[in-house]
Amino acid sequence: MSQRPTNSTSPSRYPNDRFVPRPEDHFTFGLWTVGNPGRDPFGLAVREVMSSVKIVRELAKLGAYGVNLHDEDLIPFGSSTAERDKIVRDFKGALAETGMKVPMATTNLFSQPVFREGAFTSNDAAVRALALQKTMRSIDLGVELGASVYVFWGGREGLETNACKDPRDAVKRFREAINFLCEYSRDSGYDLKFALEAKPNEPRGDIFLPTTGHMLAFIYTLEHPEMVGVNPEVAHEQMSGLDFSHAVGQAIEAGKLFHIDLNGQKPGRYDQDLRFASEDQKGAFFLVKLLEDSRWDGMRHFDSHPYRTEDEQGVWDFAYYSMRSYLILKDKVARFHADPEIKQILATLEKRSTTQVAGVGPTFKYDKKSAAALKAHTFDTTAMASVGYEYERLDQLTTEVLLGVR
Ligand code: GCO
Ligand code: MN
Ligand code: MN
Repeated sequence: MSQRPTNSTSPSRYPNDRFVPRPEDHFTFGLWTVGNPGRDPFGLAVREVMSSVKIVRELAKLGAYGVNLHDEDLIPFGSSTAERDKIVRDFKGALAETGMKVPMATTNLFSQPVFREGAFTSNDAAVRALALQKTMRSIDLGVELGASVYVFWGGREGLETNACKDPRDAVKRFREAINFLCEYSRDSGYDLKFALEAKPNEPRGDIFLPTTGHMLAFIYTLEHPEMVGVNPEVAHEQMSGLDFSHAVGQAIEAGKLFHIDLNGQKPGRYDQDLRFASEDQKGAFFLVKLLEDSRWDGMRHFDSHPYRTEDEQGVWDFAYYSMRSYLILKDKVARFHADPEIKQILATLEKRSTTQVAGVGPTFKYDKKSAAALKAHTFDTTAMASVGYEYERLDQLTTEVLLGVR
């Protein structure tokens, strides 16, 4: 890595070039991401637990916009009201001192043993009631800290054996919970949007509503669908073997992308939570292209974990490089759009897509007369099929932009 002069937003360790993250880039991190001490199912923690105040201060120095949190990232489970108030006061102090924001909050409904069988979908009504209580309190906390998006990730909302639960009951219970909480939020006068995060498995053998597509279909069965959207995560969709940007594209097109979890993942693995764009750079490029081309105005949130090999400096490297990679890919998107050969192929495609045929198109809206004309039209399918689309060249040019030779 090159050694260059530094400015105030670029610690000397990092290059001082045009990829320096700034608050206006709207990068956010979960407290649980950089704060992850590296515990895994096979090994103990390798790093000290960092205070939330410290995380806020360090991320602010690196140019982040804010942090997101679960209730328990900030306030340990079972804290008294006095303890809670002191923690919140100190945390708000750090936010005020740094200008950092809390755009999103969420509930931890997976760590405590009481949620071992699920939370909103548990077979135990008392557990379902507790999950609602915990979420209402956590929503209050999120709103107090300024959050406008509230995420629901159903970590334990699944099973290992289908003998224990009818999947129809699981969906009904999940719906009941979201309906209840929408009413709670409205009744409290909060201006909150809910974002549902899908994951196919882990920590449960299977998790209900496993993909963003399932979540989108579910949303329209709610009492307040306008309040509810999705929070897709790169790794989760890839665990299902799906193309992430297609899920995100469908959500944006439906006006339902309320939040996004950026990270990296190798195909066919457990949820690796790797640094954004450290894997599948092409997929990451098309994701950034989609977010930027659609001028999506949400937070660029990183839900990933530093390698367990890292000490504290490695954690800040991980955070800085997550943001830096996004900015580099954003620059590649601009190069893609400015490339004369790519432009020419896209212009040809555009022309092909916007031509009128048989008095109809290029968009198709039914009326009796044009439908009759179209039915009667004879297509020269041989001629139509003879012209290729130049996608080999388009992909190679894109690849060359990404490889840095264009
Ligand atoms: C995971 C999830 C979580 C959620 C978080 C916020 O696989 O552990 O991605 O990190 O995003 O709980 O809801
Ligand atoms: Mn996530
Ligand atoms: Mn995840």
